[in-house]
Amino acid sequence: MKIALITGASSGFGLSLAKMLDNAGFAVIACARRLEKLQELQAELKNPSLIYALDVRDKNAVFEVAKNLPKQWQNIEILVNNAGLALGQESFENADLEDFEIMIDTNIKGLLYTTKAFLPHLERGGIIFNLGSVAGAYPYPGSHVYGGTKAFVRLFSHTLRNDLKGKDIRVTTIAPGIAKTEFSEVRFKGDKARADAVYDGTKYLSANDVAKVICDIAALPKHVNINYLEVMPVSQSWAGFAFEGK
Ligand code: NDP
Ligand code: 8X3
Repeated sequence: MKIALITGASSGFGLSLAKMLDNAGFAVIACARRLEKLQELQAELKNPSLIYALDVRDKNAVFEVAKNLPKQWQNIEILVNNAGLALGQESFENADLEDFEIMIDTNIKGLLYTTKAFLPHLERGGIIFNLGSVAGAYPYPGSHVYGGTKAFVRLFSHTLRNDLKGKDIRVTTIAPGIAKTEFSEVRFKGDKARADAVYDGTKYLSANDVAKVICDIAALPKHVNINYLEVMPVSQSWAGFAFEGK
């Protein structure tokens, strides 16, 4: 049985990827906080699957799930650290300290917990995908802490690869640009009009686009490691520097 574990499998990239990997013959372990969404997903999957209502910020819960995986599910080939979020996009001085803490706890600490907890289950070789973002490479107004967490993901992934030298474990950071998922609704705390405005009039990536990139990389020969991959829609590019007074 080929096994893939995905965090944040209840929506967006994680949900698309769970379905795509299932189609590719993987048995999926799907984790997220919303159990009912995972149950809907499980009903659609053709291969055996496991679902866990798991908050990646809950260190003990993450390690409990890893420790108690049924024996036949303990040989994970693909680990996707996808659970994550942005909260708010106000300027740093106006932004909410509690939002900062949730982003750091989820995007950095949660990713570290799941990596540390599930790594022993990749001992026979595999691939770890960490979801970064273009926000981790380029600043934009209001990206401060979110971008910082994604910059962490990129550098952590590189150093993890160093530390895993000698094991057959690939590590890849996927850094998407604009993609329509629940991301903006979460960021703007349910303000659907503000979330929709992010995507109005432009051609964004779909969750399937990103899931396909991940599946294609996973299918590469096992000695080929994509370290870091930015993926943007053709419609998205850079706006350059801003100058006071101009
Ligand atoms: P969605 O909001 O659609 O999905 C986010 C997923 O993460 C959900 O399944 C959510 O599940 C889960 N999640 C959030 N917090 C937690 C938590 N504390 N514990 C467990 N699961 C959690 O967004 P995307 O699919 O777009 O985002 C996936 C990843 O991609 C994120 O890391 C995001 O930062 C990144 N990204 C997104 C981009 C975009 O434009 N959409 C671009 C670049 C990167 P639940 O609420 O059920 O827990
Ligand atoms: C999500 C992409 O540009 O909204 O990480 O930060 S962006």
